Amino acid sequence: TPAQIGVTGLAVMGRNLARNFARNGYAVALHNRTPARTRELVEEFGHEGTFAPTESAEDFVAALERPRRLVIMVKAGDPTDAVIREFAPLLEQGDVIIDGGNAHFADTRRRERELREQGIHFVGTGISGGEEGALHGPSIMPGGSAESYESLGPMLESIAAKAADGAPCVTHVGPDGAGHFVKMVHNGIEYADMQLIGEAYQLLRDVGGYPPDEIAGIFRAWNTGRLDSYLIEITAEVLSHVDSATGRPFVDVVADQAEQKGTGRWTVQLALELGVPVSGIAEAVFTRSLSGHTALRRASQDLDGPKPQALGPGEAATFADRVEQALYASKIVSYTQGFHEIAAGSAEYDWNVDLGAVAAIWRGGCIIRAAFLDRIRAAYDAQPDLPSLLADDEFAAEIAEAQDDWRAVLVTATEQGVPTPGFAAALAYYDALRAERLPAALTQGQRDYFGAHTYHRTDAEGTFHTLWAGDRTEVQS
Ligand code: NBP
Repeated sequence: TPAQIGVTGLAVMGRNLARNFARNGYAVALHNRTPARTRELVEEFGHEGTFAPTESAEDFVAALERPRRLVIMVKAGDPTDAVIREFAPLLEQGDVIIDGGNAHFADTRRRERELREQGIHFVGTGISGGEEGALHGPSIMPGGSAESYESLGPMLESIAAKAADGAPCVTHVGPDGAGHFVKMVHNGIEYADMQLIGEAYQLLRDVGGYPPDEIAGIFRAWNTGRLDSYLIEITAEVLSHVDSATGRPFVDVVADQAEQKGTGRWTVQLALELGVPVSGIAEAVFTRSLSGHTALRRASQDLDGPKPQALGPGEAATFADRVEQALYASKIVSYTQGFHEIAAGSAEYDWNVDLGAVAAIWRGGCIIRAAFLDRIRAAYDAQPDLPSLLADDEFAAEIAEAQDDWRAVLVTATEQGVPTPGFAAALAYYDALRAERLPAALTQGQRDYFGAHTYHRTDAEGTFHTLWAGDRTEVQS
């Protein structure tokens, strides 16, 4: 019997995705550039379902039922193009290529356009959840044509994670690059979430005076409330882990230089192009970058400033509660910014992305999965044209309640010299949006002064310029 789906690229992700399809009853054709990986998969996991291992591109394509559905799970970038060049000539009208790698959405748009001319559906698909997710149920963000989703949807729904209410964590995000765009922003939000959690940890450590295992306990307690999420859960696991070689807390023996693969940077680059303020995500990317500048950090060790003083035990508990408020309020802001970027991308590329549906498929399977996302889904479902998450009454009320503590935590962090760029950027965004007047008026005046860039007035229509070098009369241009 022909296979219902094929997977080419059988490293950790592809292998687990293939097993996930097989465990859900689909016959899966297998292919990898290096055939040894294909053989290994069948030897180790062949008993889990129906696999059709193949070694050549021709045999792989021949093993698939028509219209063919083949998943590419190779290293993103040139390898994806190489694989498309290899397979596309062997395919026919109506066949579907699914790229599950972490492609840049602009590449996905190009590939989709090129393959569409050949009558092939190209479905750029964001997949989140890492190795475990690929095997047990990832969050899946497919783009591409609506037609391709008709045949693909049910298969993806069966392998996807299920949210608490049982709904599969997959939806047709929108045409061409929409799926990979949304996956990119997912990763940007993930960077911001991790940064905010890192700041909370540092404050609890330096100002709260708690050791890592007690901070793990605090995160576990938070994880039973509104911050309930995968990232908070694994934070507690990492913080309570003890290094077996030294007996010291694991977090104290790991080099404090954060690395990145680039999706956070893409999120910020795109936001700059679209003109969307995603300051929280940008701070997260910059902070990882700063951490890696070892020479710069070494050269700065003697710069003057306060050394944090740990609070006494009574005050520390109150402080920890305040940090929870600051973390939660900052998290609302970073999701507000991330969803703004998705809305802007959707408008720019005519994708018509349903923001509530995006929040819904992030409730399970992916790295940022959290109880909180159900609230975001509800907010957008109630009001699909919500201009900002902060315009939702419930989120606005929660921030209003959290803000005294949020501000107090930032005052303490500033006084004690604990860097909190994520908390601070989130609060600055919030206050800037609330402000009746911004110094942007002064900026416009300066621009007009040095570059005759003109300005608008609050009290009249039109474009104006002041003759700064002359008698300073105003002219209308
Ligand atoms: P890798 O990203 O490490 O890629 C390894 C695979 O790419 C192997 O199958 C390899 O074949 C194949 N490959 C390469 Br490299 N160059 C090739 C070429 N020119 N032609 C054909 N095949 C080529 O694997 P991964 O970590 O499983 O990730 C796969 C994709 O999933 C990536 O795009 C990744 O960004 C994305 N992703 C990963 C995660 C994660 O948690 N790891 C999560 C979500 C998405 P070979 O065996 O012959 O060398």
